[in-house]
Amino acid sequence: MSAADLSSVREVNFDGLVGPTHNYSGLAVGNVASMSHGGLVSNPKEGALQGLLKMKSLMDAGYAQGVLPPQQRPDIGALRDLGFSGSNGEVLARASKEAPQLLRAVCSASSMWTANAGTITPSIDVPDSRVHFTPANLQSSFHRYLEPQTTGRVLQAIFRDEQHFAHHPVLPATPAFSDEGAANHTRLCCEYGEPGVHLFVYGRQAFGDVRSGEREPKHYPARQTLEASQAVARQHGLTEAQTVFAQQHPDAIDAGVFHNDVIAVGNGPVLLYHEMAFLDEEGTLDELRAKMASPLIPVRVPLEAVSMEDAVASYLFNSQLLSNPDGTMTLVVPGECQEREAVWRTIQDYLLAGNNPISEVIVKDVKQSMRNGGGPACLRLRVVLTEAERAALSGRVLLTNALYTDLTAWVERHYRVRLAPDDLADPQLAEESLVALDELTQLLQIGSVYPFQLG
Ligand code: SUG
Repeated sequence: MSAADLSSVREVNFDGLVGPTHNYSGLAVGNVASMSHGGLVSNPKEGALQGLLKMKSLMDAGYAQGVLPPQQRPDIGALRDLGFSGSNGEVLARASKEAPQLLRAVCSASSMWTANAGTITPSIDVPDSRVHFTPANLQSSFHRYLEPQTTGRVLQAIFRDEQHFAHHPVLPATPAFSDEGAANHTRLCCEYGEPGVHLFVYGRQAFGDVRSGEREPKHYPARQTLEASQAVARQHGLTEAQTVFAQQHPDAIDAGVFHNDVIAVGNGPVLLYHEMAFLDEEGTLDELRAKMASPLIPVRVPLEAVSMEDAVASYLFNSQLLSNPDGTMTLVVPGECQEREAVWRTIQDYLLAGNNPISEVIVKDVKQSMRNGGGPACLRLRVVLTEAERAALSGRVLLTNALYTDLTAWVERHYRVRLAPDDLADPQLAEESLVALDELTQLLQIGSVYPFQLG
């Protein structure tokens, strides 16, 4: 790659739009926010506008920002597969009466958390010089297992140009290959255009070492397996020299850290992490240092500064760590970090005042998403792209002022301000969603991606 190409490489954050059926159903076991807010009344319009405002303010600050559409919900097709029949209204009514938990699952707007959409490897790191994509199977919960097919279609619609983009099949949707995507994957490098090292974090091992079971969480599920991470790395052509596989600390999972991105965030050479993030902290850092071509800058937050309870409640580590052209970094934290004194003090006295590149903190209100356990970093999928790759994108998905205005008006037109669990059976909600999504695909110019559009 020429020097000009190299310096044109940028990270684009593709945020998921909060869908029209955003609600609180308490669906995610091991996700403390989801479990404690189940049954609350949601405000889908506010959620979507909060997400759009975050995107807009990062675009205004000079960061490349993209957008991904939500999914078709309620997923009435999934209810039909489970034996419910009749008109759409009858299917919804029967599910609501006979299996309300299934109705709630097929209404989840969980695709907003695009950090779980898939794993992406930039072209710089791959022998065929294409960007590689694997949608995550999300098989560990039924409501998220419903996402990968549409996710794959959306990614293929946007990253369509085969000269630049390669798409892999979803891993087998079975516990041994449980995959939750980029939430457990971090690429560390010097400049974006230079080769990176890929840190894959897993919660359990499916095959092999029987004793590894002793080091697994006791209360909550480990959602990512080593075998899934290894398979994704293999699909993308990553070698041993480019990868580090580290086990997440089981005690962290039991404290509510259901993904690595709830306890660590990395970008460029910086790895910001809590001391409880990895089972073998020193071994993980040593391997990263040995494999990286440039020095690693670890920023370790000790337990005595931020307790596990504070880490999980504030989502400090689910912040976006953004690289600036002058080598400094900006941390985009959720508003909840201001509400926890120890966390806010750590940000001011330790992260900002410390000897590390983090020089600015931006606070964002994404409360509608946070109540379901999704912070700023969950809401975005990072894709490192060269200028030529950005030019090869299909659709109108890179945020501009005009697109922001259009999307905001679209939300204002179609979204409700109140959604209680009982409203999910309303056939009118399903109708409204389809009308909104049909219009959205035209607005984003991505063609037909939803089951109702494909016939
Ligand atoms: O999978 N919550 C999501 C939150 C995902 C956050 N993503 C990252 N950490 N990258 C989950 O647990 C809750 C839905 C509900 O309860 O209604 C939910 O699915």
